[in-house]
Amino acid sequence: RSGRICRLALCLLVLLPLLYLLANWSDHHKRVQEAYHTRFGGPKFAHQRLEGRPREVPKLVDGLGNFEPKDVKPRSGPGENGEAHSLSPDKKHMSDASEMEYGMNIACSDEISMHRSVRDTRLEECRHWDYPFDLPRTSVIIVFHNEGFSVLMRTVHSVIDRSPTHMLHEIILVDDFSDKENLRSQLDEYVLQFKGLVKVIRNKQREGLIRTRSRGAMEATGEVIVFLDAHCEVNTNWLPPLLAPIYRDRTVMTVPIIDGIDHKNFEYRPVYGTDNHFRGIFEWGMLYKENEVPRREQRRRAHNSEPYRSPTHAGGLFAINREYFLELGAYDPGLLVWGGENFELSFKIWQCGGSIEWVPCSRVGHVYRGFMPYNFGKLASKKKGPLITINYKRVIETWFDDTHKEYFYTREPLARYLDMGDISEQLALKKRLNCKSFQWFMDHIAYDVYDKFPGLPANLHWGELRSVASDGCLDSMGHQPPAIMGLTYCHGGGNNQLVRLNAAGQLGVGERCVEADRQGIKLAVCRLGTVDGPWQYNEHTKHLMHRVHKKCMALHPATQQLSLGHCDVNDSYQQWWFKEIHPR
Ligand code: LR7
Ligand code: MN
Repeated sequence: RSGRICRLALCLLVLLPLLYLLANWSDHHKRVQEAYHTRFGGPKFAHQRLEGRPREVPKLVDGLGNFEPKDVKPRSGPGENGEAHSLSPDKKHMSDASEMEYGMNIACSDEISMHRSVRDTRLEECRHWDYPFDLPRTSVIIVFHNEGFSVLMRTVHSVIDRSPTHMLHEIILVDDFSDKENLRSQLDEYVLQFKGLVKVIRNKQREGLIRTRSRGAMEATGEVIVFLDAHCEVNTNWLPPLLAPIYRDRTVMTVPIIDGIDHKNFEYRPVYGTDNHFRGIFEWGMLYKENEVPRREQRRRAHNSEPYRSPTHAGGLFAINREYFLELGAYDPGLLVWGGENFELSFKIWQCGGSIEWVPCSRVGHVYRGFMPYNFGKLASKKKGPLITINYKRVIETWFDDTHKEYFYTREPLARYLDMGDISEQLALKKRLNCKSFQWFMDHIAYDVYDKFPGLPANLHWGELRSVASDGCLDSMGHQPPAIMGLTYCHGGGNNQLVRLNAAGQLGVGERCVEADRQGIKLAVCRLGTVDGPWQYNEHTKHLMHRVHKKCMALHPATQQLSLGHCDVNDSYQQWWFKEIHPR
C-alpha cells in the first residue's frame, strides 16, 4: 500500500511541473499572440510567427545561388536579349499610329516574343546569393487602363517565366475600366491558358491607378503583394531578393532597380549602368528625384549588391507584406487617379515604424512612355484645380510639419488655395499608429534631400510677371532648359507663366530658374544645393535688376525679345509687375 502511495507521489512529482509548464506555455502563447495582434492587428501573422520559421538572412555563397536559372538556351528573334527591334519601313504608319494611341510603339512590341530574353543587368555578385527556400508566397498585382495587349501580356509572361513557381501565388490583372474595343475579350480568352494562376478583375467605373491598386491588394490572397506597371519585364531571378528582406522583417517594403525599356524600339537597358546605386528623394514641389546613395548609407552594407535604404520610391514597382499594407490603410483613398501616392506610402512607412529598401539584385524593366496617352476621366473633372497638386497637398498636409509645408507652398504657391478634401482619417491613422515626425524622417532617413534641395526662402513676389509696356507675360513656354524665355499673352492659368522671386534673389518657374547672359533671358536648371540668385525687384521703379551684371530685364519693343539692358527709369519696356493669380 505504501508502495502505491509512493508511486502516486512520484507521478505527481513528474506531472505537476509538466502541467505547470503547459499552463504557462499556453499563457505565453496567448501573450505573444496578443502582442502581435496589437502591434500588427492580424492573427494570421501572429500564427505564422509562432510556428517559428527561421528568419534567416540571405547568405553570399560559393557557386551559384539557389534560384539562379540553369542551362538557359540562347534565343534568337526580334528584340531577343533585350535588343532594339526596328520595324520594316513599310510599317511606319502602324508604329506612328500606335505611338499616338498608347504612348509607345505597340506595333513593334507585337513583333517581339512574349517570352523574349533580356540582358542580365545585375551585378555579377547577385548570382551567388543564397535565399531561404520558404520565402512568402506572392500575389503580383498589375493595374491597367487601356494598355497594349502584347506589352501587358509580356509583363505577365516574364513574371511566370522568371519566378520560382512555389513563390508565385497568383497574378491579378485589375482592369481600370479600359474602353478599348477588343482588349476585354482578347484578354479573357488569353488568360485561360494560365489555368487560374492569372486572374482578371474589373472596375465598374474608372478609379485611377491609386484606388485600383488598393483594390488589388484587398482582393489578393498571397502573403506578399508585388505591384508592377502594365508595361514591365522582370529580369533574371528578380523575386527572391525582393522577398528576402520582407521575410526577415514584415515592415520592410522592397523596391527593384528599374531598368528602361525604350518606348519606340523596346530596347532593354539599365538607366544608371550596373553598379551605380541611386535612391529616391524629392524636391519641395514634390517632384520625384533620385540621388546617389550617400556614404552614410553605403557604410551600412558589406556588399555592393545588398539592399540599401531609400527615403522614397518612384511608385510603380514594389513588394510589401499584404497585411502590413492594409494595416497602413493601403493608399489614402482621397488620392485620385495618378501622382503623390508614392510619397504618401513612403512617408507613412518610414514615419510609422517601417522601412524601404532598394534591392540591387532585383531588376525590372519599365517602358517610359513618350507622353501620357490617357486622360484622368470623370474623377478629375469633378475636382477643381490640378489633380496632381491636390494629391500632393493631401500628402504634405498629412505627413509634413509646418516648416516643410511652407517649403511646398513656397515652391507651389497656388496649392495654398486648392481644396484637398477631408484628411481627418489620415491624421487619425497617423496618431493611431503613433507615427514619428517629419523632422525625424528628414534627420535620419532623408538627410540627403537638403544637400540637393535646401529649404526654400520665402517668396517676396510671385504670380505672373507682366510687362508694363506691352501687357504680355514672362513665359517658359513649356521648353526644357536651356531655353530662351519668351513673352506671351497672359492666360492667368499659372504653370509656365507662374514666376516666383524669393528672398535670396532666385527667380523661379516651376523647378527651373531664370538666368541672364549676353544672349538674353534664359530658362536654366537651378544649381543643385542652392536657392539663391542674382535678381532684385524694385517696387518703385518696377525694375528687375540683375545684381551681377548691374543691368535690368528689358523687352525689345519691336522683336518682343527679352534681354538685359542698361537700367533706365524712363523706359517702360524695363518695367515689370507681379500679378498674383488664383486657381481657376
Ligand atoms: O487611371 C489610370 N488607371 C490605371 O490603372 C491610370 C493608369 N493606370 C495604370 C497604367 O495602365 C499603368 O499600368 O497604372 C499604371 C501606372 O501608370 P503609368 O504607367 O501611366 O504611370 P508612370 O509610369 O508614368 O508613372 C509613375 O508614377 C505614377 C504616379 O502615380 C505611378 O506610381 C506609376 O506606377 C509610376 N511608374 C513607375 O514608378 C515606373 C518607373 C517610372 C519612374 C520614375
Ligand atoms: Mn508606367
